[in-house]
Amino acid sequence: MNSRRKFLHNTLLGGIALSAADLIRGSREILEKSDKSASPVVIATWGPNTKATAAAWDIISKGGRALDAVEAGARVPEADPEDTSVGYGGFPDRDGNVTLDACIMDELGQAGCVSFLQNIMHPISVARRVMEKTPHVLLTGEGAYRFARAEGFPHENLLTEVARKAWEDWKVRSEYKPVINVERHDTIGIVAVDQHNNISGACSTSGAAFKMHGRVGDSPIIGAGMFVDNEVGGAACTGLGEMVLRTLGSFLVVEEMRRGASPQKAAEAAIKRLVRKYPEQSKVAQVGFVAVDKKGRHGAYAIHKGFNYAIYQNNVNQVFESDYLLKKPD
Ligand code: SD4
Repeated sequence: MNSRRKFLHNTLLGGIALSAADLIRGSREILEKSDKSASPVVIATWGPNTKATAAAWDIISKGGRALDAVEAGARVPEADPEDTSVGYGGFPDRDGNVTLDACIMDELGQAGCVSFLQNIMHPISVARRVMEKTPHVLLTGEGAYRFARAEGFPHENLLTEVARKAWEDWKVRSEYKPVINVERHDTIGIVAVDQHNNISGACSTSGAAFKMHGRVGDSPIIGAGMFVDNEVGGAACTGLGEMVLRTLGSFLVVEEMRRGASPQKAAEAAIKRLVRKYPEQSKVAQVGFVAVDKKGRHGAYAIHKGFNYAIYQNNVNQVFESDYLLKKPD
């Protein structure tokens, strides 16, 4: 590892913040280097998901399958009560129910999804079972729950005391509006390319906090919250799901790469499309994409400042600040 790399590695893993400019510079270095260094690679939305990229790397660095890697990665925030956007500990809907969305897709183009799933801690693993054990792609609500129970997943209370308290506080004003990067962590979207140069992706979330009961976002929808194509690459996203659902954002990123764009340019194209289509909503809502191609190159882009992502490549687990479109004058 050269000295700058070592510095980034040690500093980031030590939890000391670098300036955004430093991080973006670092990201560019990786982009250039990764032209030469192909797979394996793991990329995930949001900095705290270095724990998820580490779990995924543990599998692919030993020659394991990208599908196993992304499932293992998504299970990390799903089980973390301190992550209030995914799985256990996720903020509930406006009636106090934690309802979960997830999807998974493999190198063969197979996919499995669950939406509006309650009382099951690992929706990503249920999504995988939908893919592998049913003739369907998406199970929702009560049906998804019953399938999960039949597959042996335990019934669990996912509402932590912290989340319940946040919901009680929210009820005082009951105001539903998007908040940009409120905690700098959110939905996990994770994409991996393994040593066999196969790609898979996963996405898991408790959705928008205090959403209407029954609301489903982009995260369990193939092509919206996540999409991979073994001929091209993959993408995943975080942010206001309604904007992504209307544009099939992750599919768009992959299609841009299919047409020859780098992962960075592809992510930028998708964000520009969103902002062009929904200029007013874009002022108050955040969306961020991560993308990786089969050469192991990566990119990321967001509407607003504040999106970051984790990437594990060349034995280094790092966090980078994403560049963004709507820059305010200094
Ligand atoms: C959703 N994209 O349900 C997800 C979660 C998220 O801000 O990222 N919320 O819309």
